[in-house]
Amino acid sequence: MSLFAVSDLHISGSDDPLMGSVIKLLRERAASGDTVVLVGDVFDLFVGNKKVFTEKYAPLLSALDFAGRRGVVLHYVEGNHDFLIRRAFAGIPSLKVHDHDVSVEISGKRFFFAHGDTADCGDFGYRFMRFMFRSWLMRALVIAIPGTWLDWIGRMSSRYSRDAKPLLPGELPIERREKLRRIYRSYAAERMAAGYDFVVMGHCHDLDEMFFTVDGRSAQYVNIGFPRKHGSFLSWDVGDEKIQREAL
Ligand SMILES: [Mn+2]
Repeated sequence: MSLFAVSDLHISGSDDPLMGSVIKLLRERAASGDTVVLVGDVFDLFVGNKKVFTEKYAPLLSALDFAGRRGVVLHYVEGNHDFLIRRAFAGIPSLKVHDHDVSVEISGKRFFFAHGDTADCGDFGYRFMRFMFRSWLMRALVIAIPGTWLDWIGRMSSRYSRDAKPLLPGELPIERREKLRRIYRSYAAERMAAGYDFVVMGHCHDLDEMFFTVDGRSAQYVNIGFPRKHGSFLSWDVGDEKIQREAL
């Protein structure tokens, strides 16, 4: 029984090579009884249940469906680029969508997966925006607005936002990177104190990991990083002491 995790691929369309990489992982690595966790921002934009997105990303959706039919357990933790997606994935019965985090237990080991966008609990501006984006008002808007408009808004905003060329932690001033790491690591340590052996996040695109000793047991925090630059995903097998990074 293996576990695999990917996030922050920001897949832009069916011609994006990262889409092929995830499909390959689902087809060639994930076997019956294995678990695959998508930890958010898998797509550059996927909001609501819109044809424009389900068609654009159809090859990955059908690879997920096929993996589920073969007995792979699938979890999708929403990110800040892919949310309100539960209905869009409702046709894949073995895939569960989670709006913030998911806990997985395999052979007595407890895993906690969250996208990571709420790790900074002092960022009230972002928390408010996240709340608004998932509110009933936003749900109603997403249903009312044609998908092609949403797609256009998404493409425009990623053209103008930092996200199109995200600043990587390696490029951040050192004190900002250290602050970011402190925030994510302490969030992870809190989850470990609550009993988790492994805490996995993404979002900040920081290829980070750290081992903690909590109540006499060892626990590991891993940040998936930014696959477009770091080219990796996570894997773990029953009996493994630690989560590994593998080339995507
Ligand atoms: Mn994110």
